[in-house]
Amino acid sequence: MSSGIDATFGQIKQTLDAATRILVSSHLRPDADAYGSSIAMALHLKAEGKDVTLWNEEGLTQKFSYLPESNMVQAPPDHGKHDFDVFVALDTSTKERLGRVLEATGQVTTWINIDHHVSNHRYGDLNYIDDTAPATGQILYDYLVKAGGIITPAIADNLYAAISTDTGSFQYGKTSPHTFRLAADLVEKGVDVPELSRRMYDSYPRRRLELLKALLNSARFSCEDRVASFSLCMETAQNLAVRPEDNEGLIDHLRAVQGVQVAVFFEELPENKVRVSMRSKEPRFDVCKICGLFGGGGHAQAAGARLSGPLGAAEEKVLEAICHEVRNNN
Ligand SMILES: [Mn+2]
Repeated sequence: MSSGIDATFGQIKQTLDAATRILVSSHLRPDADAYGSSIAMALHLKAEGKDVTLWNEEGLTQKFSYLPESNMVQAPPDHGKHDFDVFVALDTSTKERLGRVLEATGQVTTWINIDHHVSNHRYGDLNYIDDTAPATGQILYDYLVKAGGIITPAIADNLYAAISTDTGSFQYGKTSPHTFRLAADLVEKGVDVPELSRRMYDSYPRRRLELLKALLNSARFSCEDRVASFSLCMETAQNLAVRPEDNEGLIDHLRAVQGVQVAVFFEELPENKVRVSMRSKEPRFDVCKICGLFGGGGHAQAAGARLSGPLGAAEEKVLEAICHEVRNNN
């Protein structure tokens, strides 16, 4: 944790106005909120005449190449340290989740941390954490309006993609009247909703369906069918040539089952690690709290953690903790 402050948009704008070299980045295993909010911020800062670098540990993944101007996203260089006046971290709850970007980052005068994760560690010198926002993209929209930034069609598409995906297409709990109003404004500013939605939701590779088949074969129900889980071992992942981005959203098939309160996805990783993702159907089942027991975090209804393996043992431990929480909440 740092000794940074909870900043206003005004303070953030002042700091950015005074800076020249700005690095914008987001978390590893990036989703559309991570990429969309980073690209939107980078485009805004470029328009303001800044020397902007946009890094993500993964570079740009194929899946998100539909985002306008996504070719701005670079993987951090393998060698050397690069200095910046300001580091803007978006949608990233802990510094560690910046991954290899951190290793390529040298001296930074000011860290700005803008996020909507309730578990955010406030590691910035200036922190703007709004856990009522359903997406970092929504916070950025509010920032751009406040800062007098021009929302170009490219920025609008990126923010819309960020917000649409992080709200589960405007379904999840934090989707507010404000969210719909700003989405409407983004549409007025140029978003082609059917076209962008096709690219976001109807353009998956066949490989992802093969993965879903394998996952559904491993599905199990526990805790009186209130907890549903499936798991992916490394062997299957290798056989299907699964890419990290293929996983996104598959867990929703479990959550969508009637009576299921918590859905869990276990993924075996190298070095005897297991990644756990959790989703809950109602806020009273706080999966951020459960993931916190294992050193993870996220949001009340969408969270994750990394545990030691083996896979089977991690599954038992986590499912037991979830069942405990689910039974306490009924
Ligand atoms: Mn997000």
